[in-house]
This record gives sequence, structure tokens and C-alpha cells, in this order.
Amino acid sequence: MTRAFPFGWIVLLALTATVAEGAALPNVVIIYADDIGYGDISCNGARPGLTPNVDRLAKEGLRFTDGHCTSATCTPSRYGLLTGEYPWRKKGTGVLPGDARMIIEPGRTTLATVLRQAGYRTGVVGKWHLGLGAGDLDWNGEITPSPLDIGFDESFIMAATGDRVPCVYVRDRRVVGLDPADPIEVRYGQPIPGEPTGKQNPELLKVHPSHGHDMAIVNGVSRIGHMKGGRKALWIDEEMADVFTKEAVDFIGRHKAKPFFLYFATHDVHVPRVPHPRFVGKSGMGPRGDALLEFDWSVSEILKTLDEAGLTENTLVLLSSDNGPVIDDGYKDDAVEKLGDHKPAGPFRGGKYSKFEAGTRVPWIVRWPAKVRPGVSDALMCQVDFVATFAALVGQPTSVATARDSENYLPALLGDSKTGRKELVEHGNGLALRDGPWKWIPGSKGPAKNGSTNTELGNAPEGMLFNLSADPGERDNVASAHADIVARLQARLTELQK
Ligand code: NG6
Ligand code: CA
Repeated sequence: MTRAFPFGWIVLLALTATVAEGAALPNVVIIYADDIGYGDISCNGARPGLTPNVDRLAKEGLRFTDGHCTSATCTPSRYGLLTGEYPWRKKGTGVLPGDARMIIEPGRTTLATVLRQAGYRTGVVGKWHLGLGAGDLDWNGEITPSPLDIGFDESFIMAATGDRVPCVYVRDRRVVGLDPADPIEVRYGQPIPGEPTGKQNPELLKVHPSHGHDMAIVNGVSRIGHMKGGRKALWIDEEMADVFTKEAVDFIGRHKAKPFFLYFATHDVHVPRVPHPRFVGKSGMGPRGDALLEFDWSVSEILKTLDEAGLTENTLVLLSSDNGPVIDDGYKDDAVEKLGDHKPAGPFRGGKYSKFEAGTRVPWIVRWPAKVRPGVSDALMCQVDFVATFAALVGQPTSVATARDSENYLPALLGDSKTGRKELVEHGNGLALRDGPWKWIPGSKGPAKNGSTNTELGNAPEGMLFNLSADPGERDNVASAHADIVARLQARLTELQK
């Protein structure tokens, strides 16, 4: 007892110190784009005026030039963001089908549990793609486990991706708008007899696949996986950004009075790119560019809501993306034909799926007017550090056994320090190691390019060493001139993998 008392005081003092520094705890809003690349936003080099609201955020905040997601695809990235563990450490964290069981164990410490523990109201809106249920889920009943079991008080999500069944929204533990007389059946594998597919019935399609995506037809778009029923609950792709944005705005409106954490994961600009008619044809770049405009509109609605509620000053908004860009990701949507001189990856090489920088180096902007001075930071940052970094922000323990790869970079996040990570494991189709300016991609036998998306994957029989400060585009392999650095980085990568 006598020993517990002083310890309690230490914890209390530590908490007051964190809170006192920044006055009241800030609201936290993570705006998480899907497949938006480093160069897709104007403040990172895209055509001026393409993303005015993202640019506003950057102008009023801190724009990172070396900010990363945890992986070059969606599921593993989101897993890393929420758990603080590198996904490649754990089997089953690859891109999930829409009927996958939830891969984050209920009760586990996540970014959401950390903030909830600090008194935040927590909510997730948008793309989930971390599985739901415990296997063999009946979509017509209670969905357990769900985001509600890993720290979110409220949840309004799509289960997986826009191109995967089931094409319905899930609020908390139920499919939204489901008519019990028309139950949903979801199947990955064999087709459901009597149901049309993109493969058999291309005449029913308004958007045609370029590779894969030839199974269930919903709203004139064929998807991955089969589904039947639930007709009243089916989403309309054109309305998805409106639906998610309204849910996000309403969440903020409901919780103005106390600190809240909103994880707003948009569907834009993932395939199928079917933006609302008010954006169609407006970018001159086809549906992918129009979806970028739609994303920027979602950002504007969030910023406007914060402004109108008087919350802008003390809300930390972090905008980023779950992986790098891809142009043709499986639908004939003119993205390749209408790209013009737009460079979705900016100055970087590769894209979604890749070990080259563009796989994980993505837009990364932090705005918190009360605390963060506007500017640009070159600190090496990664979303895997959110658990420890936000824990530090709100005075919670930053060391979490299950978040073993998450480190606290709060000073860099707030712009008080120019130094972020010294090293980072980048995860595409395989691993690469960043160490200061150096980037080591071990040799591998995989294909140089992903055949269908045409993305350079970063595979080559000999390893590649790049000095990113001289060569950000990873063109000049200097491995043979620096055998010592190669040996050191390879040894370190092997050690980190243990
Ligand atoms: C791929 C899909 C692609 C996309 C990706 C996941 C095919 C041919 N390609 O398998 O369209 O869905 O998975 O994207 O099916 S992610 O952003 O959710 O990781
Ligand atoms: Ca993605």
C-alpha cells in the first residue's frame, strides 16, 4: 500500500504534465484516404487547384515529405495503424476477402482503446477491411466481433472494399437497412446458382473489369466474391462519399462537448471509381481524377464542420493514405488513358504493392492550430507509431506489449523536433529497410512488375541500395560501391524480422 501511493502520484503528475502543455486534450480526426499517392495532392506537386481543401490543411499545418503508411496495401497498413505491430510479423494480415474473420483480437490494445482510456469518444467511419466476426459470419444477425470490440464506441463501415462483397454498410453490429425477408448470402469461391456474374453477363455492366472483378454484379459493377439478397441494403457507389462524409460530420456534431477520436477512412480513390455525378468529368482525368475531387470535397466538409463548431483550434487533424497509388487496379475506367502528365507517385518510384518508395511514402499532413506551427518536415514518420505517439499525446502508457513496433514520435509529429525514425521497415511484396538516407531492398526472385497493374514492385535478383537524399527516385543502385552498408542493413533487417 505504502508503495502504491507514491507510484499513483507519479502517474498523475505525468498525466497533468501532458495535458497542461497543450491545455485541453485535442480532438483527433484521422482522415485516411484509400490508394491516394504522394503526388496526388496539389501541395505535393499535383496540378494547382486539384485538391484545394487538402492544400488548406497543409497550409495551416505541418506537411511531411517522408511520411509512410505501414504497408503498400490496405489490410496490413490498417492493421499496423491500429495495433502498432508490423503486419508482416503476423500471418493472415494480407489483403482480406470480404468474408474474412476479424484479424485484430478483441480486447487488444489499439489506437482506439488508448484514446478511449484517456476519456475520448471514439468512432470509425468508412472502409474497414480488417475482417468482421469470428469466421462463417451470418450477415443477417449480430456481427461480433466488430470495431466495437477493439476500442470504438461507434462504427459505420463497409466490411472490406468497394470492389468486394458484401456491398452493404454495417452500423455497429448490424447491416444497415436489411430486410429480414431478403437475407444476405455471401460466398467467396463457387458462384451462387441463378445469380448473374460479370463474367457471364457483361451486358449488365456499366463499369467493366480489366482484370479480376468479374463475379457478383451490384449497381452495374461486377465485384470480387459472390452475394445474393439484401437488395434494400445494397449501397449505391455514386452516393458512398456522401454517405460516409455525412456519418463523419454527424459524429463530430454529436460529440462536440468532449474530446473525440474519429477515424474517417474514405473509399476514394480505390476501385471501382464511381464518384457522384457532380464530380463526373470535372477533373479531366477520368473517374480516378474525379474521385480525387470527391475526396477533397469530403475533406472540405470535415474542415467546415470543425470551423462551424468552433473546434478547429483544438482539433488535431491528420490526413494520410493507406498505400501508394495505382492507375489500373482492375477496371476499365480510363485512368491510364486520361492520366496525362499527372504523377500520382510524385517524384518516387513504384506504387501500391511496391517496395519502392511510392508503395508507402504517402500524403502526411498534421494540423492542430493550438499547438503545431505550419511548415514542412522531412522527419521519417510511419503510421505504425500512432499507438505510442498518440498515447504520449494523451498521457497514456506508450509502451504496449502488443504494439511492439510502435514508437513515440510526438515531438516530430508536433513539429517540435525535426527528427523522426532513424530506421523503418517498409513492406510491399517483401521487406525493405530505411536507415537514414539509405534504402536497402534485398534481392528477390519475384517479377519486376505486377503484370496487371503495371506497377514496378522492387524485385530484382541482386539487392538494391539507394541513397535517397541524392536519389529520391531510386534509379541509381549503389550496392556494389557500399558493400559495408549493404552488409550492415541486411544484418539489421534479419535481426528486426526475428
Ligand atoms: C487486389 C485487387 C485490387 C484491389 C486490391 C486491394 C484484383 C485483380 N485486384 O487483389 O483491385 O482490390 O486487391 O486493394 O482483384 S487494397 O487497397 O484494399 O489493398
Ligand atoms: Ca488501399
